[in-house]
Amino acid sequence: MNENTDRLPRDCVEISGQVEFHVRAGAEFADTFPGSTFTYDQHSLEAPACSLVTVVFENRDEVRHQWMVHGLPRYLYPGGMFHIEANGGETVEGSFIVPSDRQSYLVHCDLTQHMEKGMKAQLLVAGGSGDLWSVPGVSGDFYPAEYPAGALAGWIPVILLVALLGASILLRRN
Ligand SMILES: [Cu+2]
Repeated sequence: MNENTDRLPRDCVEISGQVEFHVRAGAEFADTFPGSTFTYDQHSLEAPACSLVTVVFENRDEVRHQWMVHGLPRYLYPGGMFHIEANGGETVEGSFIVPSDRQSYLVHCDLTQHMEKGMKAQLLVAGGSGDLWSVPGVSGDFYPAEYPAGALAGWIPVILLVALLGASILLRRN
């Protein structure tokens, strides 16, 4: 889990405050987020710089799930990671202290295929550094729809190549 309730990040002089999130996970939240099989009920959490963040993680599914945040200082959190793992039906709580930088941290479930199936979120510290890619309910569905324009865009290099070849053949003939 790498819980940390008292060791300060080097850029913090004190714990600035406390925030607590109650995050639920399960298939029942997938209805709200098209394209997901199971997901979290909250996908964008905000914490002030140098705050003590507590996550109460409630797993409403029967399968195991995680709430895992990446990119934290490695001198405090092995692998730069803090994570909570809850077996089916369990609620597990954990706390960690965030640094002071404006940063958007990736949160996900690391079990095979779970992130791909919708278990992706973000933790914005000090306002964050922008939304992460493909966070359900924040920056679109996990699998972006195939729009005609997008499908056509894939053919642009081929079309250009054919046009260039055609032009060079025509020029040679003249
Ligand atoms: Cu999971």
